[in-house]
Amino acid sequence: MTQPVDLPAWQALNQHYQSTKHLTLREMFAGDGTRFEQFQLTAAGVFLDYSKNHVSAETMSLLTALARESHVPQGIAAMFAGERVNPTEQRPALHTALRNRSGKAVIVDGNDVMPAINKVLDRLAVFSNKVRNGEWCGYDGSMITDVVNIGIGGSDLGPLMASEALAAFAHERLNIHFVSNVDGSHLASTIKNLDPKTTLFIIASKTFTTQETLTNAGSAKQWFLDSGASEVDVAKHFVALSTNTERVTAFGIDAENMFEFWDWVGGRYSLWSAIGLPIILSIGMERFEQLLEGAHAMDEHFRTAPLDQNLPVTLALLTVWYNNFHGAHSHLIAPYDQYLHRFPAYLQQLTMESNGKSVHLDGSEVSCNTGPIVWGEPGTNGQHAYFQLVHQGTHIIPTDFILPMESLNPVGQHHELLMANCFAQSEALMMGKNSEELTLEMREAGVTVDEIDRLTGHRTFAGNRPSNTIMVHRLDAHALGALIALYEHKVFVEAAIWNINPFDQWGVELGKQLASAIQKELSSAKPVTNHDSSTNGLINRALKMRNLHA
Ligand code: G6Q
Repeated sequence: MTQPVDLPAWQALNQHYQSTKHLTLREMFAGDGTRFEQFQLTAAGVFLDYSKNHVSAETMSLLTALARESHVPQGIAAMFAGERVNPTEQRPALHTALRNRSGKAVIVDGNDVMPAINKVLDRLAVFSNKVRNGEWCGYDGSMITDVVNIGIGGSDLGPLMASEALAAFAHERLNIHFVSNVDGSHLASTIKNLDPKTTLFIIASKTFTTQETLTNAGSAKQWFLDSGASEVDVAKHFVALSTNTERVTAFGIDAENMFEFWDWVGGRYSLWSAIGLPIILSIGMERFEQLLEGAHAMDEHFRTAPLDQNLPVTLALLTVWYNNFHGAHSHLIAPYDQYLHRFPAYLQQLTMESNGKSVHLDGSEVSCNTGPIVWGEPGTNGQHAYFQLVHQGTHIIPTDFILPMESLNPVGQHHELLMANCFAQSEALMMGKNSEELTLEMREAGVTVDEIDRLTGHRTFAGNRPSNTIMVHRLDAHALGALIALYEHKVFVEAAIWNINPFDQWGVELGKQLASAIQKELSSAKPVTNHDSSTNGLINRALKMRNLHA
């Protein structure tokens, strides 16, 4: 196998980096007044300005050549066609089929998967309509007021992020809650003020074997039964989202109350499937379909646009450029929209679980860095916290600013202020503030010469820090769908260039195995000796602190 670093375009990019690394963004903008027009793209209602990056037309053309040499177009075609693009689990990755609004068939193993997808969507529509309009009642005839989704990882982060993002469109009566952590405090604090008679639990687990989810689900059921309800009442208050009918029925949820999805839906790509039920309950089926349509519009763009006009491909190439040539290790997501407050956390899983890999598809060790660390918080809050390091720290942190043009809650001048902050940050990160500008500014403010000398080093900003600005008209379901699909495909393209599998997660599986072994030892009467000395010591210390042995 040719290593990515041995590809001609990779080598050309190495040379290109060496010969252009001295150029600053300031100089690039000063030398070319058309950068904004040159380095922008629009697709599916999403606008991207990528002019504030360390790229020229030549850089972009070399990066596009890298995508071509990495067979990105073939990879895109294979994913959409339902080929087994997840070779370690021998599965296709067909989240695109879940939002396929084209009416065309998607064939897996000789069968069209669309009728099954549409059938589940129809069932979800019927069920959610009943809950929303009050026809589906609790066991004593009261309307449902609270919905608790119990799930973790992909069965939590996607629906949680999207429900929060679209909270402006939420049903008035239904409060949607999410319990993921096996820490009993999460469940206890969530159900503390709920009424079992008006609460609907959604148990969301692809495998229905995940310890945290089953433990929370078991305790929720116990709470429900302890309140005076009987086993037959469970049917009105517990539904399941899963691929595993056997386990769901063994837990005590009727198959009638299970909404199915399939093993070719990866956990972190599953919000478009039955896992989206909390979103549907909150915003209604019609709006959920707009979410699917937004994603489908981005899918169509991704599938058909030439590489150099392709939004997800462009974002991925920029990440590769910084990650593998400029030595950046992290990527900041800064949504200037409070409704997107869980978007960075969602993208963290999407990106880090997908591309946190150290071997190529053929199992050989990688010889280049793969996925960067993804993190963030909404603006403007971030400005009053970690932006200091982004401006003046020693790390280069490429940043995605995400900004809707219209507020869903227009209040006074709030939105103008939010927008102004967003634009000002990307400008300041790029331009910085040099000592001449600073001196002038301080002189005008009446600062003494001695003070200016003393403070100049501290108050200088090198600038030259890259960012993208992504804008949508307003954060509605269509825009959110397009934004999520944009990042899903970005991650896919990065993986294709690094030649890694973005669709497995053996690290997550490891965590699932390790905890079960230690859990048994936590009720041991004798000191535990079968681990390394630190782990033995921690377990034995815990046993002692809990008075389980001396
Ligand atoms: C996602 C991962 C992981 C998974 C959770 C929950 O891609 O596979 O985050 O979603 O471990 O798994 P279950 O849905 O099977 O409970």
